[in-house]
Amino acid sequence: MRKLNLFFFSLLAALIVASAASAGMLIPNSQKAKDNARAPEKSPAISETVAGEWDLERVDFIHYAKPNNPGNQGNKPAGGDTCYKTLGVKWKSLPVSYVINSSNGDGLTESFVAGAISAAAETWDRETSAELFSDNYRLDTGAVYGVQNFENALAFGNYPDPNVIGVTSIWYTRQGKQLVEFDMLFNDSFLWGDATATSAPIFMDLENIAAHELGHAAGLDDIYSSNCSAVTMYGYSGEGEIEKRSLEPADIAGIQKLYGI
Ligand SMILES: [Ca+2]
Ligand SMILES: [Ca+2]
Ligand SMILES: [Zn+2]
Repeated sequence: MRKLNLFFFSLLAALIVASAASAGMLIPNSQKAKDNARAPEKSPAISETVAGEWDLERVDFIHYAKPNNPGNQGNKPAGGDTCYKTLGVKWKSLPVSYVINSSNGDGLTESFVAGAISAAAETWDRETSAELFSDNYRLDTGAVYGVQNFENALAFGNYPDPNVIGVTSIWYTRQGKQLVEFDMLFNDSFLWGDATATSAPIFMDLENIAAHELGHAAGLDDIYSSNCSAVTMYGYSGEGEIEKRSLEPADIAGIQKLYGI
């Protein structure tokens, strides 16, 4: 009898461990978006691969253009705490350094590209006392997107779907859920620049998109509720939009939940 009880206890314990493990798995909003069949409008986690001995998982966040429904200044929720979602993974080794490949097809100078990206990184950094993104980024025209090499690279390039604005790939340890790398791609199918340079919605604003993508790099998920369309982590953008350059209270609540006030 005692032995039998022990058996059932072990079985129960195993079940609890198993369900806890699956509950702890990283399922980004974007993947749920895929599941509810509204892809490709929403950003699905396209690939989840195992990087062998490193025991890393990869998730890609795909940012789609939706010109009729980009970030919208009008939709600012009263409470700042519901329009964010953490991924369940975070950096434990700070600060996060990165390397920018400024080569682009739009004639943007290296100083413009680096200025826009680092401004977006510091926008997140200002809201947490942790030194999250390093001030000392590197410039390297040899840096490539999408290679798991423990180098956090941001680069322009061609993505097969021209409606995709940008992609951020993250790698994290399956055990410990520790972010160890991100890479970011800005799709050359758009005309990149400074959207404030002209009143016409011509440019895809680099700082705007970089701010959103760096939110993924830090451990935040996409938000698709139209009530939350002012937040930096809102999942759609369009030409001329700069709403994501500035963080909303919900974005700030998210980054502070991860890295402290
Ligand atoms: Ca890399
Ligand atoms: Ca904003
Ligand atoms: Zn996103």
